[in-house]
Amino acid sequence: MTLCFIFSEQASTMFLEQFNKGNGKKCFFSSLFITVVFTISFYWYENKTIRWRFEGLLRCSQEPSNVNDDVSPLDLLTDLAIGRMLYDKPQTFKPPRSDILMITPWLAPIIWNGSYNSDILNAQFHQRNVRIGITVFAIKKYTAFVKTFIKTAEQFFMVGYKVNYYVFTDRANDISNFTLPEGRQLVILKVPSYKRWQEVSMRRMEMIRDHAYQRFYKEVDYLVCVDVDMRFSDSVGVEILSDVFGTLHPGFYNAQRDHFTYERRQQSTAYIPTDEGDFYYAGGYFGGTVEEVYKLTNFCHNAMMTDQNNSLEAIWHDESYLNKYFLYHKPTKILSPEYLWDNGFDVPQFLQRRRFVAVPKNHNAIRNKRALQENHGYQK
Ligand code: 5GW
Ligand code: MN
Repeated sequence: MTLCFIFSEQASTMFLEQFNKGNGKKCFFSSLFITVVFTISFYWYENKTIRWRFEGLLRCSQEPSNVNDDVSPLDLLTDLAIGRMLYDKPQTFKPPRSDILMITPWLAPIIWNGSYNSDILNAQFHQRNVRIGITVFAIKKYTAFVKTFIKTAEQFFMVGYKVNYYVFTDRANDISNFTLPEGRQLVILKVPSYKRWQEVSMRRMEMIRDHAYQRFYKEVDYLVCVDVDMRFSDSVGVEILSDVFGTLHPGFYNAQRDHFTYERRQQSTAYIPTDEGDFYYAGGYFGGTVEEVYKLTNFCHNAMMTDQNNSLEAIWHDESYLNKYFLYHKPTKILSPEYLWDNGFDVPQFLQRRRFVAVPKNHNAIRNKRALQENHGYQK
């Protein structure tokens, strides 16, 4: 292209010389020549660029190839700028919160109220046009929780984004119809119900894994996997999204390592020794990209199956396997207990918001029989 310009510059000098000499015919032909050469070079250059882009695209969807190494996928980059925004400058020596831990030793942010700016995050995530899937299980009597769950989610969960509610159930007829705004939809997924409640809870890993493999990857970018016996009571937005995230359990955010209710039997695949562990993550709230959630659920399900073959079941079921996964595959973001709270606990000072809280349940009526000794070691 530069050559082309140099060439036309020389030509125009020539043109001016001829013009000054009063040589009209020569002048006409040389200007015609300049125009033709310029046009041809311009289109040649443009087409070459387009062809490069096209090859780049093809290459992404095909096997890696060694030919044409002068073509880079970076040729496909597009600019995603968020534009002018007005907000207070972040202050190097004045963190927005000093009463809580905002970052892990592996530099994953812990999400608390006041630690982020929703306007900036929304500007970024809207540009990416993200689609979010939220999975819940409503097996047997737990179908009773779906209505409140979805109604409150419509008020507070990812407002303004594309959201798919994936409701796994054995009683599709018990799920009422919802009129949802454009871009948000309810997807009922029929699944078997297991007899033991422990298995109902644990098999969630397998079912999320299988559906991630079969369909979620086509429909959404991120998955948020939560308990259904919950209600949203304050905003939950894109600040939670990251490659793979877990949530601090509301009963253990301040507990000592050796007080975490990890699986402590060495024979179990979920075993964690007392001198290891970062946090105690809740089984009822994790997520990430479809790919990362696939890896997580696949790990947990396989670990459970290994234990089952050895007649073992980890102390807190899926939660124990999740904690084992997160010990050696560190989450890239952690949600504070604002995102998973139980009003059975006193509300501590640092808890500025309660965004997603457990719906009190009559344990005997809703669960049939859950043995009394099986509590999480804290009072509900
Ligand atoms: C039933 C009896 C005892 C424990 C769990 C169940 C149960 C759980 C069930 O019958 N049906 C069902 O769909 N679940 C799913 O597992 C729900 O999505 C529920 O939110 C999740 C975890 O069970 P939770 O909420 O009873 O467990 P906690 O520890 O939050 O009380
Ligand atoms: Mn629950």
